[in-house]
Amino acid sequence: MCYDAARLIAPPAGAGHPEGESLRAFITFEGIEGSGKTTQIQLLSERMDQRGIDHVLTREPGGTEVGNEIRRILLNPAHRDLTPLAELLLYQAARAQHLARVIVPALSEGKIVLCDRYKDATRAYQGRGRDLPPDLLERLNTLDILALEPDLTLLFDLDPALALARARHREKDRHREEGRFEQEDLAFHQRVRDGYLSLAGQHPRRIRIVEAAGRADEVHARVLALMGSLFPSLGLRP
Ligand code: ATM
Repeated sequence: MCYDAARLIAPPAGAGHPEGESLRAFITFEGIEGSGKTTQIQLLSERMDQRGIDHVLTREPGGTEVGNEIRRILLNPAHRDLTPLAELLLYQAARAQHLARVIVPALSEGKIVLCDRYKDATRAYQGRGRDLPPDLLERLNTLDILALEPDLTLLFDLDPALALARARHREKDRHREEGRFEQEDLAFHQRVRDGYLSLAGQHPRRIRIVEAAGRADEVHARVLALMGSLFPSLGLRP
């Protein structure tokens, strides 16, 4: 279960990528609520479909039947009394199922996996947001299949006040039930953002910051430019 991120992120000069051929890579999208990462992962997936690039689009919490059941518990605003440790273990349970049933099988078949949130969300939300000790999180992160780290992470960075306004507007528009995290105050989301930015500082090669302000098509162009420079053989260009 060891994926060679260096090879994937910097393919040998001149490496070709015939249309339709696969390139194994585990790519995660992260950011605070309202940063636009879900729109961006969908736009990238559509562009990959157009180019015939074999990939799987998935998300956390979720991605499996069991994961979606756990997601309902985690996002239900009625569960105000969920403890930070119980919350952490539910995210990890959903992840263990997701890794075993979706992510690792797809990577083993040589596919690209695009995942909307993954372990950095746990570090930022449960670690910084809920203030759980980092060594507890990292101990869980060494358990068997949970040890898998992404090859590349795109971090969509946006001012939390702006991002929250976007997220709340979206919830109202879609009459969605979800919202346990949207009820948190601005200080919580600021801590989560700080958590993400300090992770990016610790892993500058794996985590690339994408400026998330602006229209969706402008941010999409930034994503394509970055993907084009990291994976030239995929032929993705703005
Ligand atoms: P989405 O917003 O990407 O659907 O994720 C649902 C929530 O789950 C999100 N809430 N907000 N804001 C962040 C939260 N989350 C964690 O707290 N820890 C995790 O490990 C993951 C994957 C998500």
